[in-house]
Amino acid sequence: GKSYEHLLVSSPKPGVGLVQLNRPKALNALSTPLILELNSALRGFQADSSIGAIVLTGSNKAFAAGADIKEMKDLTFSAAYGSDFIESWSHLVTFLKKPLITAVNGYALGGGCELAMMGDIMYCSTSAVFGQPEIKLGVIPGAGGSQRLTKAIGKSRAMEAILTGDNISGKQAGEWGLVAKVFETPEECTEGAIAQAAKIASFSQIAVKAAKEVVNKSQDLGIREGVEFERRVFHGLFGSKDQKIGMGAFAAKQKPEWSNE
Ligand code: CO8
Repeated sequence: GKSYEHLLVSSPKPGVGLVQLNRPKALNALSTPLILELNSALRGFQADSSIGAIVLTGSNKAFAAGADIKEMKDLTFSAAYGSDFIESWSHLVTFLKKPLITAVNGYALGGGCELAMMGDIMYCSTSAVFGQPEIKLGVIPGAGGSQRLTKAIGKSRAMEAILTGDNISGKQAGEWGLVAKVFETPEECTEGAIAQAAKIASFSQIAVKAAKEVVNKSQDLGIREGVEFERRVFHGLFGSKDQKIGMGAFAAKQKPEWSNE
C-alpha cells in the first residue's frame, strides 16, 4: 500500500487494518502532517471492503504526547480561527464508519488522550499514562477532551484532571471505565486489540456498521429517542441478506458465511 512518513500501516490479520503512529523523536506528537497522514490512512481503510475493523496504536513509550507544541507555540487567534485549527481532527470520527480500537501504551497526553478517546473501544496497558495537561501550557483541551473525558469518567474526576493537569494511570483508567480493558504489557495490549478487531471483522459488516451507529447515537440522544432509533435500525436489518444468512445458519446448525449485503 501507500507509505507514510509518520505512520506504519499494515493488515496484521484478515479484515484488520493497523495504524501505528511512528514519529518516535517527538513521542508521536500530533503535528499537522501526521494528522493529515492519519486521516488519509483511515480513509483508505474505510474505503477498503476487505477491512472490517481498525486498530490505532503508538509505540511502547508513547501513544501520543499531544498536539505538537513547537508547531502551535506561535499560532495566533486569527490564524487558529481562520484556518479552523484542529477541526480536521474531528473529521476522523465522522467519516469513519468502521469500528476503531485505540490501543494505548505509554503517554497519551493532551491531543494524544483526545485521539485515544476518539476510539470506539479503548484498551490500554499498565504502562499507559493519560492526561489533559493543557492547563500547564496556558490553554485548555481543544479536540474534545473536556467533553469525552467527562462523559467517560464523570464530571468531578474529569474536572480534577483538566484543572490540575494531573495524569491518570492505566490502572486507574480501567477502574474508572475510561478503557474497556487493561493489559499487563504493551505487547499484550496491541495483540489483544488486534484479536478483538479480527473478531469484529468476522461478522457481517452491515450489522457491525449498524451496531456502531446505534451505540454512538446514545451519546447524542435521550433514552426514549435513542431506543426508538435503535428499533428503526433493528427493523431495517430484516431487509439485509446477512440477517437471513445469520439466523438461517443458526437454525440449520451451520456456520454463517456473510455476504456483507
Ligand atoms: N509537542 C512537541 N514535541 C514534543 C511533545 C509535544 N507535545 N511531547 C514531547 N515532545 C518532544 C520533546 O520536545 C523532545 O524533543 P527533543 O528531543 O527535540 O527535545 C522529545 O519529544 C522527547 O520528549 P522528552 O525529552 O520531553 O521526553 P521525556 O520522557 O523526558 O518526557 C513527556 C515525556 C512527559 C511526555 C514530555 O515530553 C511532555 O511533557 N510532553 C508534553 C506533553 C503535553 O503537554 N502535551 C499536551 C500538548 S497540548 C495539546 O495536546 C493540546 C491539544 C489541543 C487539541 C489539538 C490541537 C492540534
